[in-house]
Amino acid sequence: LWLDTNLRKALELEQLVVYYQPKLDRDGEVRSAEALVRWNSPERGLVPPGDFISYAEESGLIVPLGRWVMLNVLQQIVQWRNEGIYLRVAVNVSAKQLLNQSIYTDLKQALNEAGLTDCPIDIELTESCLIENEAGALTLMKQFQELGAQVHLDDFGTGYSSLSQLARVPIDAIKLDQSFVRNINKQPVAQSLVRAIVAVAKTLDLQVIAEGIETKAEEKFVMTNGVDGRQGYYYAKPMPAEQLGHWLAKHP
Ligand code: G
Ligand code: G
Ligand code: MN
Ligand code: NA
Repeated sequence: LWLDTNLRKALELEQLVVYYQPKLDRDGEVRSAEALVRWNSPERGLVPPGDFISYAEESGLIVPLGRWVMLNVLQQIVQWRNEGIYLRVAVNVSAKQLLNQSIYTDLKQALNEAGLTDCPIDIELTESCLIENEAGALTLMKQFQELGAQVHLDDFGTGYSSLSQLARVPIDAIKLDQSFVRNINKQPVAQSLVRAIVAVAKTLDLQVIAEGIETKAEEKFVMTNGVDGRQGYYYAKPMPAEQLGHWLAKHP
């Protein structure tokens, strides 16, 4: 109940804030960042998305919340461009948002409102999106791609994923779940799994992004095993937009 009244208010009162975590390409350049929403609650301080996203999904609030995130991110992209910073931003979209097909029209409308003619947004989806309404999800994924958004399969390798699924879904990249990276230097089988996933992805012309890189050793392993992109606390934690501007200026 606290969440219900207050999350609604949070949306109206603009208490949500978008943090950004940079992603490094193979060459070390940062060309995109992931948007991760937080709630700046006057009563509870900075509330992480894990504490309210599933509630937002159950209550349907995820739809206006997702619309707000999309518009806020595009406004930030425009502001960055005015400062000479060119970044794509990956936005997380949950299964409920795909069931309600407005997410695609919301993106198109937000691009218009932001005055953008290109689409610097990528979409991160989890495999649960495919389970809940596969036909609808596949159609939307193709529509996103036609608009110029890349579609990334998030948290790949957890839950119900199968490698054969990769061959039949319209995606541009997979984000290797953090649990693989965490185990790289503990379990030899994790190394084999990463190599196998990368091999299949290459055959299908998919990029592989490793999440949750925390150490130099983890970076070394993914870089020497064909991973295309990397993200994690080793480089930067999610941070407010302004801070990312400063971080980028110092990033070698
Ligand atoms: O930042 P953190 O690691 O606490 O994020 C936890 C989870 O919240 C992640 O799985 C992420 O995908 C999800 N999340 C963050 N921001 C958004 C958002 O804007 N929309 C949706 N649907 N999920 C988000
Ligand atoms: O499910 P999704 O991948 O969208 O969520 C990403 C989450 O992982 C975010 O909440 C982010 O804060 C967190 N995260 C990002 N990098 C790292 C990392 O290096 N280590 C850990 N433990 N969490 C991370
Ligand atoms: Mn994500
Ligand atoms: Na993920």
